[in-house]
Amino acid sequence: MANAIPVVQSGRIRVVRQGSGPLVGPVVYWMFRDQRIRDNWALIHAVDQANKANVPVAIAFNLFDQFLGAKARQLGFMLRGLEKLQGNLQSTLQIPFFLFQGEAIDTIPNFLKECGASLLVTDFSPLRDVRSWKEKICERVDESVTVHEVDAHNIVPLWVASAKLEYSARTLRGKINKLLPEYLIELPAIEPPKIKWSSSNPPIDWPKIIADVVRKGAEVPELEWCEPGEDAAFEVLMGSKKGFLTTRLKTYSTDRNNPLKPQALSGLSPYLHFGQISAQRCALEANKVRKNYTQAVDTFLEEMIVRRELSDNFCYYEPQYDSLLGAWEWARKTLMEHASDKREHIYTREQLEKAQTADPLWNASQLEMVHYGKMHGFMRMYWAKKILEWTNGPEEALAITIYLNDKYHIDGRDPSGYVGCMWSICGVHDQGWRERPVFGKIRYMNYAGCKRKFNVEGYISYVKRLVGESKKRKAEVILDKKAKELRN
Ligand code: FAD
Ligand code: FO1
Repeated sequence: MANAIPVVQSGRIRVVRQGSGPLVGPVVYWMFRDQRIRDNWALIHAVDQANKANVPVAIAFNLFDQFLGAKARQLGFMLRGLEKLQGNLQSTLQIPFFLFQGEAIDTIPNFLKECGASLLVTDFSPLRDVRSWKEKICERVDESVTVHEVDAHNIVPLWVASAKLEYSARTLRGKINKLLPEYLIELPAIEPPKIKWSSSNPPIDWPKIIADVVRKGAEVPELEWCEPGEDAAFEVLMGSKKGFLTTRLKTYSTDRNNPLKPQALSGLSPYLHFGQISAQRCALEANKVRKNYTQAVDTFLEEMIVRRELSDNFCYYEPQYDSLLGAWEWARKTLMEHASDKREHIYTREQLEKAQTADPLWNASQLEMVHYGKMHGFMRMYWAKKILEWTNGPEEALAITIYLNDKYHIDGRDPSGYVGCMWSICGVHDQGWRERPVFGKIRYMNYAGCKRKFNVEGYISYVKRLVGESKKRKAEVILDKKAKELRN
């Protein structure tokens, strides 16, 4: 590694593998979780290392044939964002973007060998698949190659915040807040690298690639309302018309738990999940307006920094982060003690997926997720807890919840999602409550509780309208397609 003052704080970088060779070949950034140019510490580090060693730098992205059940909704959103990213990269930084299809453990080592790379920079995800791919890539690359991992997703790098599994937000919050002054800092803008990549930018047939994934994943169609890409993400955060920090922040602390006011939420999770916006940027901009909306900003930062980074902590330090085995002992015990308690209803995964339960409120939340792709945060808790109540046991409940959550949520397959399901069903990061049938000491939520909090009938009819509109739009798309076929 070139010995000069690193532009990226050393705490944010982990040397996963120290190659034997000098940094004489190109630098490659394998972009995975942080799919953005602006405010991306992994990209900043890759360009910095390339400039210091006077070598070129490129970005490589691997499109998996299958990724945790992702369908048209998620892959379309991701690829349309990447298409914009490639265009901006080319025009503003002249950094090539290589898109590979298949298994990263094959495509990434092949590419490194082909271009004679000396340094591989990766961003960071705590998910087991990603970690095993990274290990395999380290085994396969030439021994001269160095591999760095940069936590570009968390504001306080995961391994700096804590070296162990944290019990709750309470135990992590203090550690994070102590480190924020050091890590919640402005990010440097990226300049075009000194040395240009030898070959020109490989042409990528985006329309074809996108059409393929949309056709293959048609079962879960794309969302019209959620515009992909970095610019759209900034609009959601800061847009003059409907930006969260510019026009919607005042209702965040009062209305964020009201499913009838989805606009009170930031709406950032699709962009944070795909890394199309940096949480650090969101926090820096939120702090700029903190004096006028102190409570709202503090609540937002609690969710987006402490809760979100607590989820990465759980998924990284608990290998069984999506299973009952990953729950705390007290929770597993109480759930098993009540596993055979009589359930008022028992539904199959298919009945739940089709929203065919006796509870109209629960059905509405399921339909909001299926058709709108983003269930209100408050309803996600009720939704998951009812699945525990209406299935044969906690393992099945957890498996069904994660399956549905990852299949239909635009922000699914995320550590926050695994923790959301584990919190709801197995009490992860929660405390024990008064024991009751089925739930044992797991926190209980019910219809009456929702009725006390918000207008349940209003939410049910709101979702009915939403579903009607989305079905009407789908019918129009089909008619359009038929009309086009007839014309040709
Ligand atoms: P805001 O309230 O505006 O939150 C801003 C950001 O803070 C979110 O984007 C998210 O990054 C973070 N955040 C907010 N609440 C939480 C939380 N409870 N835990 C961790 N981070 C949080 N979040 C996902 O990103 N993907 C999921 O698949 C997901 N599944 C969930 C499933 C269940 C059963 C539960 C209870 C929660 C789940 N969450 C998930 C967490 C939370 O519901 C969503 O992050 C939030 O509703 C996203 O909408 P928003 O960005 O508009 O929310
Ligand atoms: N990242 C990739 O590098 N390649 C993919 O093909 C890919 C697909 C994908 C589909 C759905 C989804 O929600 C995320 C996806 N990611 C992909 C992004 C990345 O894996 C996420 O950051 C992790 O799921 C969270 O750590």
